[in-house]
Amino acid sequence: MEDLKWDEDRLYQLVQEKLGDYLFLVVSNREPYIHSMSGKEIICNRPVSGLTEALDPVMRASKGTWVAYGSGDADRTVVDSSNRVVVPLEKPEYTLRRVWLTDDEVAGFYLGFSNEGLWPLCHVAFVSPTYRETDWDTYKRVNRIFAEAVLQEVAGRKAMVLVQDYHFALLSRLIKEQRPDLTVGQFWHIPWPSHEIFRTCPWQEEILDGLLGNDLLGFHTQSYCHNLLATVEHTLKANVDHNRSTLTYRGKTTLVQPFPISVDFDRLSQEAGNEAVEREMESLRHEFDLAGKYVGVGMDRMDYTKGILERLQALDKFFENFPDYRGKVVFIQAGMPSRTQIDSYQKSNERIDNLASSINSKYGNESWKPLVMMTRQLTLVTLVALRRLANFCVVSSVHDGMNLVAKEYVSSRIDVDGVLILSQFAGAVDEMPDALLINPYAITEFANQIKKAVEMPEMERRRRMKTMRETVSNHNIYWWGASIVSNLISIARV
Ligand code: GDG
Repeated sequence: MEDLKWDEDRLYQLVQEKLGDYLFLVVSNREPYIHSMSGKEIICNRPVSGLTEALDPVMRASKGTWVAYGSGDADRTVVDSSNRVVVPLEKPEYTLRRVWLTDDEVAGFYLGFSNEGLWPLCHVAFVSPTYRETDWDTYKRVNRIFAEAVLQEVAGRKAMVLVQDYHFALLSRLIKEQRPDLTVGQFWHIPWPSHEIFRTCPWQEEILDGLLGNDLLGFHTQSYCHNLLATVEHTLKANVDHNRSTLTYRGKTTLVQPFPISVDFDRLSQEAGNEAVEREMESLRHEFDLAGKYVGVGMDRMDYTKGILERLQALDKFFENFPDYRGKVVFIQAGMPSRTQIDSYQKSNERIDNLASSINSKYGNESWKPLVMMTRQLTLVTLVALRRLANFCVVSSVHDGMNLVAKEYVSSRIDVDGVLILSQFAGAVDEMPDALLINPYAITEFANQIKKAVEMPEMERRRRMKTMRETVSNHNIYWWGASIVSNLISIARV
């Protein structure tokens, strides 16, 4: 897998050559294309996500089927009587099979058990999981609804199914019960915690039983794989082979492997050089009075796991301990609002807003605002311009499966400059030891690292950035997709 660099074409070829007559099927909660009404027109949007980028060539080459929840307000209008639509409409490549959920189902399955139960359970962020029995019942029901849709799509064919994420812990088992001959893999995009934490979940055995319905189970890092093996060892009567990283349970074996997700390095590098980005940089410099200042950025989905509060505490400490930098450093925090219906998110956002105001009133003056909060959905051009403007980028997750912001920052730095400050609790740290590492809870040390980033000599910045860019360029999103698909193909062919 390491010899030649992976790109979209090579991944496409791999699938064309090796898939044979297997149907390739992906299942995720979020759909790769969303149809919605814009006035009287139907428009089709593709959500910006690494996952759709990686799986798109696989889907195109395999002419497969993607099963997902139809969330757009025009989604029903464009499907046929079997709830299918060929996408993209203008150049049909593969089938999108939409699954419909009621508002109650979305509340219990998505917001409830997935995001108030499993999300805090798997992230050690000290937010207690909420285990509502009604949410769990809905989660089980929705997993069954998706299993039915998958089985209908497969019909009498041979197939490989790739399930995405923690929304579907029970799905693979449900599929295998009906069709043990299918090859089923799942990628879990968030961390897997230690056994001591996981056992707080009242339904731990059912969840593990569901996951062991998979032939292949992928996580971002080796340590999440170890945690899963240990959790199973403590919970189920399964045969655990740590050397081979396999689990044998109820007569079948699951291979557990790390597949560190990534970004489309070449595309991001190319976009970073666009004229529109240069213009946007100029306009941001002007708007926030950045000329001659050191600029730091943070860019996250507004989630308590991302350590935004801790980041602002460190910034507060930085201006307190190093007053010479007052007036010279501006930090821009971009944040896409997320899961705002959930109480823990509202509370976290409120604390962040309060601290942001307090930093600006404590240190700011008429000619200098230390902290700029851009907490709204930003365009791609603005995001790229922010990455390019930033002398340093801060990723301070208190826990994070991987964290793509770190890899995006590095990919956009076509000038091979800039400093990445990275939490040791983000999965990305395994591949990026050349970042300045922090413990987001150690506020004084974190503030010292901000100072180190600002003062780092150019040669050192370039040396570190060059190594990180090489890593992300080789371990790009197509390499991730190819690794998973190759594994699934070898399992299916045994
Ligand atoms: C999960 C895991 C894992 C940020 N602000 C804006 C915006 N963003 C984009 C970033 C990045 C994405 O959102 C966030 O990706 P992350 O990887 O940081 O995190 P999660 O959403 O939590 O994703 C994570 C990932 O799955 C993949 O497996 O890495 O660990 O938690 O792409 O650039 N995008 C837009 N406006 C913004 O303001 N459009």
